[in-house]
Amino acid sequence: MRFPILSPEEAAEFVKNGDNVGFSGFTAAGTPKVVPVAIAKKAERLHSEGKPFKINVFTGASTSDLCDGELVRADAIDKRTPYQSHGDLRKGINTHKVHYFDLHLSELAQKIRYGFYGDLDVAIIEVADIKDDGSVILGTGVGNTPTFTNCAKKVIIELNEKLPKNLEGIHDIYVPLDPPVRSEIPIFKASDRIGSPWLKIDPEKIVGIVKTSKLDDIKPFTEPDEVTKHISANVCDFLISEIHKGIIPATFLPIQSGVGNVANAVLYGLADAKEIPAFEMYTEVIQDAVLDLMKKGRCKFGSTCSLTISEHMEEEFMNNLDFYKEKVCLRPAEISNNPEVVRRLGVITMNTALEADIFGNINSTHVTGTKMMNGIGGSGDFTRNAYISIFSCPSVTKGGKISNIVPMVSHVDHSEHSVDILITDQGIADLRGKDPIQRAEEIINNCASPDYKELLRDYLKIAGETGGQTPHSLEASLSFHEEFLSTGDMRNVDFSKF
Ligand code: 0RQ
Repeated sequence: MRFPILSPEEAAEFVKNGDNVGFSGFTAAGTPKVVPVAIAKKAERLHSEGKPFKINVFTGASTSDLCDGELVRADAIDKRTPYQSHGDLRKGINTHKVHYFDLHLSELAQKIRYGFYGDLDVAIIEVADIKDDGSVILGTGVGNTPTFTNCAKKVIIELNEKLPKNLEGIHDIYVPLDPPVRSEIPIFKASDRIGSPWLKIDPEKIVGIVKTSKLDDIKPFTEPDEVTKHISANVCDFLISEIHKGIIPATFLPIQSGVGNVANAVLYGLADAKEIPAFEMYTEVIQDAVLDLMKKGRCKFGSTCSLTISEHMEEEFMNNLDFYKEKVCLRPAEISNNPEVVRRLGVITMNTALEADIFGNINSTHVTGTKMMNGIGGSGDFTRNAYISIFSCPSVTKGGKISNIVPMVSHVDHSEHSVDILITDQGIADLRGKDPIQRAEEIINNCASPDYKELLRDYLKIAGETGGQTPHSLEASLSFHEEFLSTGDMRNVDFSKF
């Protein structure tokens, strides 16, 4: 091999204080596993000598404990974008130690190329195979890797010997030109391939190769419970009724599904909903449930940015690679989440809310309006361009102390203009063609928990006194949240004082 073999520590020496560093992968899938740990150790060593060391971390989405976890615990992250879901990093963000900017995932690659954040100094990427001309086969998460390697001054490669070389053929690497010369992205079906299975990297930039043999170590999702099973059944009922009405074509449309326990449970429900024909997915993450759907013949094809699958599913996937390779295409985030393609294909989008308000605005990111949970991820890329956009969440959280249906969301990620359907364990609110007050009645009647229906009706009455198309009492609008912060239970709210 023409490239030098490096230890993780030698590789970490190429990363300097203040560098902009792009990491491959999307979730833990495809994220480098040993060089970030060595960078964290280097940071700790320099800090103990009284020297500064922090880097700006650019990724595809969330990463893993070996990347975000190690780096943040070593106080080695200055800026961070576009998405995360790590407990320690969340703490760093909410205490302003880390400067996090939360971004639509489809946008980061082009914003790097446009130069919005300065030059990219280093790309650190995981690969399954490499040729002497610098061509690589990526791992199971693509993220923004092609743009990172095109733009970075130096590239460090982690060659993961656990990844089979016959992953070759699963990726579709395509980077669009930038305005004013960008043309259409020629994807007309979820399964269309428009790029190359290999990513070509300028060999002059490759400073060395670090060998690894660790799998992604993704924890299994929580098994669906009664609440998430009800949500899933409601989603299926809704989709079936749309087919009966002829709104969704009988041949169905591609589905996108977000991350997390709720999304995973919804997908499991689709396995048994036989009135929904076998379908394709145009999505950003394939979780365990989708491989099950593929085995059962329920999911015909999945276009995605990553395979975020737990260890036992990873084994199943690798052992049956030829079967899955025909059914999965791994694309860069700006293509897997591309608004133009999502709108063209007519994707049915299913994402999760932390809370929704009675008018249909969605908060997916900020607990009580201030504390960052994860980030907007790709939910905006898909929602805003959907054929039908669905949000779901349990009607209550924390044993009923929090209502996820509130008078006014404490932070807005998706506005009422982008939300067609809201679904909880209680039922389905169809917001299409309804004015704000009609939407409020639909959401309170169909989606709120019985514990909160009367309180929400009381709020709507007070708010109605102010008039206006979207009535609000500015004084009382956040009283659910204030009550939770002061007494720990939203059910104690008392609107008689307003
Ligand atoms: O907290 O973990 O302490 O119990 O939030 O809630 O119900 O387990 O839901 O795992 O599906 O995650 C929105 C965070 C939901 C996720 C969100 C607390 C609750 C629990 C998690 P605990 P659940 P999920 C593509 C799409 C944005 C990005 C996105 C997400 C924890 O789906 O990050 O959609 N979405 N990307 O107790 C306070 C409330 C709460 C609340 C729930 N109202 N107030 N806490 N919780 N509601 C993916 C990518 O982009 C990669």
